[in-house]
Amino acid sequence: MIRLVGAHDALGAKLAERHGFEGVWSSGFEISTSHGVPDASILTMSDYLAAAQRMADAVDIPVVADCDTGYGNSNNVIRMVRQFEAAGIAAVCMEDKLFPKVNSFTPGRQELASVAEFVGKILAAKNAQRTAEFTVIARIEALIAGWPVAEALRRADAYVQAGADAILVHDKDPAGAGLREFLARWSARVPVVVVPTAYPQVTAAELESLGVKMVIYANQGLRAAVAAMNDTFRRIAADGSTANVESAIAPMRELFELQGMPELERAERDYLRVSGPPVRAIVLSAGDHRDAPSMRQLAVDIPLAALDVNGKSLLQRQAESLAHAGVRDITVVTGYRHEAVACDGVTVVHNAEWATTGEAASLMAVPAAGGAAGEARVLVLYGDLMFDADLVRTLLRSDADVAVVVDRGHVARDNSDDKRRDLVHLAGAPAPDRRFLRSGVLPVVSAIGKSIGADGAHGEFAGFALFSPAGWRALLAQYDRRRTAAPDAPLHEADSFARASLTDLLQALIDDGTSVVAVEVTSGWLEIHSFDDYQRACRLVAR
Ligand code: SPV
Ligand code: MG
Repeated sequence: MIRLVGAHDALGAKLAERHGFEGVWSSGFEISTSHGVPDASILTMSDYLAAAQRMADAVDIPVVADCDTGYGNSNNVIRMVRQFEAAGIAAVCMEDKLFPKVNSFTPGRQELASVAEFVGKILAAKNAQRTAEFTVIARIEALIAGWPVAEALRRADAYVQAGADAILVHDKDPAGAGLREFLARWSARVPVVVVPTAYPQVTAAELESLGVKMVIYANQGLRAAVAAMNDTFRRIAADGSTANVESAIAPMRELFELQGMPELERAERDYLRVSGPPVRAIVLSAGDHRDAPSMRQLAVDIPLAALDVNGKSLLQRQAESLAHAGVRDITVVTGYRHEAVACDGVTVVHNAEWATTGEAASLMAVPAAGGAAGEARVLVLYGDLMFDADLVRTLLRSDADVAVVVDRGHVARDNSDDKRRDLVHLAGAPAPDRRFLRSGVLPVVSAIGKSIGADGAHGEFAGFALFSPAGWRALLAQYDRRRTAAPDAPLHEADSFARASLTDLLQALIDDGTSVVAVEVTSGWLEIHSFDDYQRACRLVAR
């Protein structure tokens, strides 16, 4: 005997599959209820078909569609079978009542079709199907309509003779007495299907021993959902908060799984390509973090790139996020304890002068990055970041020559971390705490660096800068010109040219008239500057 549960949408079908049921019953009662209308032929064939198809699309187990009376006469049945079969439905079930029908548990209104009429519908259905596997189940409503078992037996014989592949004997008796008598007296030439809504005490084992081949638990899922939603809504309305329902409701994570987010992410990794020129990422990871007091214990033997964040190195996590955003050409510039850095698919370049030079020099240590301009865009990012692929995708959508990611959400935080923050001032932006509309134009950065006071800043530099091929050439030209003209002069916040940081170089570009625009975000990244940051990062990826 196989077991089915009723559903009305893809979600219910997926839960049925998850719990090991062999099939899904596309329930007319559930579908009607979910539309807020009676189960009385109010919805049309198209409504039921759409619901059944959504279920069939969502699962790998068969869907058996409750097709009421066939939605009309034998002409309607022909089209119905063609449509349901083409939609990937494994079987249809038709009941021998008059159209329009009412649900079998509506008392006193159960009118049966004549045997002749229903036999005609079965013949029409069997002749209309195109594949041998498609199954037609004939549902006998004689016991529901108050007829004796003899009438159910007479109909069963006629329907089997007409070609029904299985018969469903529906019974409203609280003990299933009529069904039991039917099973005892019938010759069992085709499988018998039952729906024990009215006689819930019966067990699967008992039904199996009586010779039943398929049991359908037709509507318990929807009834459970209604009871649970009633409880939850009642509670929220009474409490004025959702705090007390949280432990009883499914976590968001489970819903993401049911949606198929893991499959979507896998598919993105395999297929999603970011349009436009190729992107080359350069991760700046040469510095050491021994000067940050809270990080000293963690980062004394290894550079941050090699730091383990819940089982994966920081660099590996960066490479995965970049790959999710379609960036696979990744170079990391190492310095301190460079031998500890290794990551599949990431090119490692060593800045041997790391102890006496800054980020600008690390950038120039990358072969080809310093020489031939190439046609790739260059994405420069700090090595102490954890970030979502979405943030990178957002940045890659910019077609500016130079774009930096600016977090507008964190300006208000104090500036007293182990390491001070790189803040950003935007040209023409209103006061930082004011809302405003951008009209689609990216704001221009007028100042970037640690020396901008938090009070005047519009946002925090998140550590990502994207250069178009032309933007990258401008950066290289800027570097070369300054190095040639005044190799010993300080650059912006750096006391010497050699120690210039990425933001020093960006400020030099801005000062020389190159437009640097801000791609604004409010979340999606985290820097690891302190032990607190590290703990937060581990907690976030553990979830
Ligand atoms: C349905 O689920 O729509 C059925 C079964 O037809 S029952 O409601 O029990 O009649
Ligand atoms: Mg029904």
